Amino acid sequence: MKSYLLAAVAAGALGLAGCATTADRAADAAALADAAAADAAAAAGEAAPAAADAAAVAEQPVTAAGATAFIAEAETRLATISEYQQRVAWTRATNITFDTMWLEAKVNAEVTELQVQLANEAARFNDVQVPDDVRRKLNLLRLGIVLPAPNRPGAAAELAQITTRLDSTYSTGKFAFKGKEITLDDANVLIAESRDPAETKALYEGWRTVSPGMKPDYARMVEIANEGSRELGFADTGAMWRAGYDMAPDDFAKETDRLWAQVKPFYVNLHCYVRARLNAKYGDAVQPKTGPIRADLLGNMWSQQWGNIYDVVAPATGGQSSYDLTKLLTDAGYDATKMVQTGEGFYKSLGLAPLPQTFWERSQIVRPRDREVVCHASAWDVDNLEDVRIKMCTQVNADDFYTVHHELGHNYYQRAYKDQPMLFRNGANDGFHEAIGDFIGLSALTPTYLNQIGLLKTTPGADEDIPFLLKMALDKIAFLPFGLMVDRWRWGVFSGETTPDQYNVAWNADMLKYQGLVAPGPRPADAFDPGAKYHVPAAVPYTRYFLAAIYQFQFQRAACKMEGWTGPLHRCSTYGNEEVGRRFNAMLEMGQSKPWPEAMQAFTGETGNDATAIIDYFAPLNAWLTEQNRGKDCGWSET
Ligand code: X8Z
Ligand code: ZN
Repeated sequence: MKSYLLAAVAAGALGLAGCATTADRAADAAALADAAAADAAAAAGEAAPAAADAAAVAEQPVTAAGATAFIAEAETRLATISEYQQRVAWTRATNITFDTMWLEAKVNAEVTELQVQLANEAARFNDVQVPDDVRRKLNLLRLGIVLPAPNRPGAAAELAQITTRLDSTYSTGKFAFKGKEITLDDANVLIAESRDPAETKALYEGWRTVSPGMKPDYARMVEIANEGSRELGFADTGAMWRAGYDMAPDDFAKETDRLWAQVKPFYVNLHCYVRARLNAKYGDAVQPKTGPIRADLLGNMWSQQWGNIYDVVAPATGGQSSYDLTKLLTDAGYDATKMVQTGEGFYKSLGLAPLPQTFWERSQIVRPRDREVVCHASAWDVDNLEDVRIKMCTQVNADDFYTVHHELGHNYYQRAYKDQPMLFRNGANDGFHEAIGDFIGLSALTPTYLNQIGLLKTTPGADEDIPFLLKMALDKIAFLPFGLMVDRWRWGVFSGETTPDQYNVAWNADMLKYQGLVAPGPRPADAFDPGAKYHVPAAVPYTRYFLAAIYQFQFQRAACKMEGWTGPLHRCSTYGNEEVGRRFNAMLEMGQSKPWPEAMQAFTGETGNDATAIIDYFAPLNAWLTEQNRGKDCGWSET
């Protein structure tokens, strides 16, 4: 029922008048953020009676028939308000102004109030014997809220005010670099390409100057959402997030521990190899031979994917990679639209329907020049039916080639489950939603496919297997601990184990513990580094991406088996295989109607989270890395 990625209550950012000069933008942004958020909150407060009136309609008897009638009414109401909310949210995200902010905060407060009210009413049927699908929907009403507000006047409005301000600070964030004010998209390209440690340090630290001001709001947001979560019967908001996986929250936490333990030795191997190559390039003073890696040297603002520094860590001897995807795309004259059309082409080759004409008319594919927008990529199903779109500030490079396939995966999932009842129009779990496009991307990045679509003149031979796998691992294996640590930090914050005065120290401690990384220099006392990662101010749960990193390989292994592939998994492409497409879509069509293991089984025949698929895929590289690391002192001290 929502745009994929945007949390239901994660309100937007802040608009600036187009005529503001670069120099006074930051001040304007801060002032307008306060004014707009305060105003929006007032509006949201005014809206409360309307939402309460709407929710007060027809109290159903506490019987099975009453539960069924209650669910039918809830689904109708949610469908109606969701479309309204999405149209407002889209308008705000693609044109951030005082007024669109105002509107979005108002509708978000209304939606939160309705959701909380429905979740509370659902609890009346806890002891009634009802059909399985009705029970599942009653549970989903309780689990489908990302940040619940407590049921008292003004709480939803205050929460909407805060989330609006947090998102606005992130989305309009800019900082000075070499005498010029730059945006996050500028900084992302610069940190990917720079090989000067003084520059990468300035970029890393510069982007983190946008977030210290978010800290008080963040702490208050945690308080309100926890109050709301407790009213819904959860220990805290983190426990509520962990409850969305068809198992007990504690079991889910243990399950992620189990998966991490399976893949961690491989990560440590990659870390060890990359550290040695960085040391060879930059010397002991920049990157010591032992201990953690300096986070800004990895080609990504959050060190979450390292593929951009492939050139630095490429095998010194033996096979070399004969191509660079960014260069292939630019040499072939690709523009942003061509990238999206190419992504759609892959899905069509699986027998899936073309995107509707409205997708092309209504999507935001590049950053508009004349207004502020939220650039973090997302995919939307505005009417929960046919009106699917993406919102990106696409650049022609390898990162966005992947992101385009990722976002379209969300859209194809949304379209596949559109005929489910409203409460089942979602991913089997949130990790599934993230894994769809990533699975397609695994094939779309193979040299075989790049050759098929004419980007590569010839298909490289087996001597390029290790370079290819290394490139993939720099993104996929490096991501795993990051995919875990973002919510490990948030779980600690929501449980109260990490208090506001410890926010930044705990974040950097988690970076060290999970990723084996350190910031390029001491962090200032007022730093709030978690606020510099989109999903934290935007309140988007992150464990979904960790799961997706595991699931996409389960899907890939199953698909390649289906097509009778007998070669190495990393060379397999599903491009053009309609049988795979048909069976994949059958899983997608299930939406959230069944516990996720049933969806997993429908496509893969497996019923659990299984990291052996990612391990199988990369097995030749892991053996190679072990050889390269021989005699080295791998790992780091985690505290
Ligand atoms: O946020 C995203 C997508 C939208 S759901 C662009 N991703 C995570 C991130 O950017 O941190 C995809 C990879 C992980
Ligand atoms: Zn996504």
